[in-house]
Amino acid sequence: MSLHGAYDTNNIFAKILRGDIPSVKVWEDDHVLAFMDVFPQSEGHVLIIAKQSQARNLLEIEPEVLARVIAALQRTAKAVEKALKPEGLSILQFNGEAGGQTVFHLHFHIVPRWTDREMKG
Ligand code: DGP
Repeated sequence: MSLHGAYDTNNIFAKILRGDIPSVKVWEDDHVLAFMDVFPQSEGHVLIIAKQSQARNLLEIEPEVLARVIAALQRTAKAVEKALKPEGLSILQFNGEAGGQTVFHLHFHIVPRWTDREMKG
C-alpha cells in the first residue's frame, strides 16, 4: 500500500464512521471523531479521525480539515491529561504501510505515557 492510491471505503475506520462496527467514542462533532484504540499502547490510547474526508494520509488531507482535526486533537489531549494525569503524551501519526500505517484513513494517536509503566509498541 503506497502513499498514493484510492481510498478504500471498507477500511475499519470508514466502517466505524458508518456505524457498521462499534467503537468507544470519546468525543465527536460534525467533523471529527475521537474514539478508543482497540489495541492500546497504554491506558487511555485515543484515535482522532476526520469524518467527512477520504484522505488516506497526511499528504492527502485538506488543510482546513486538518486544522479541525488538530484542534480536536489538542482538546482531546487536554481531556486525557485531566482524566488520567499521565506524565507525558505521545502524538503519533503514520503514513503508508512502510511508514507504519495499518488503517488507511488518516488518523492521529494520543498515547498517554508514564515513566514507571511498561510501554507496549
Ligand atoms: P496505524 O498503525 O497508525 O494505522 O494504527 C491503526 C490503529 O487502529 C491501531 O493502533 C489499532 C487500531 N485499530 C485497528 N482496528 C481497530 C478497530 O476495529 N477499532 C478500533 N477502535 N481501533 C482499531
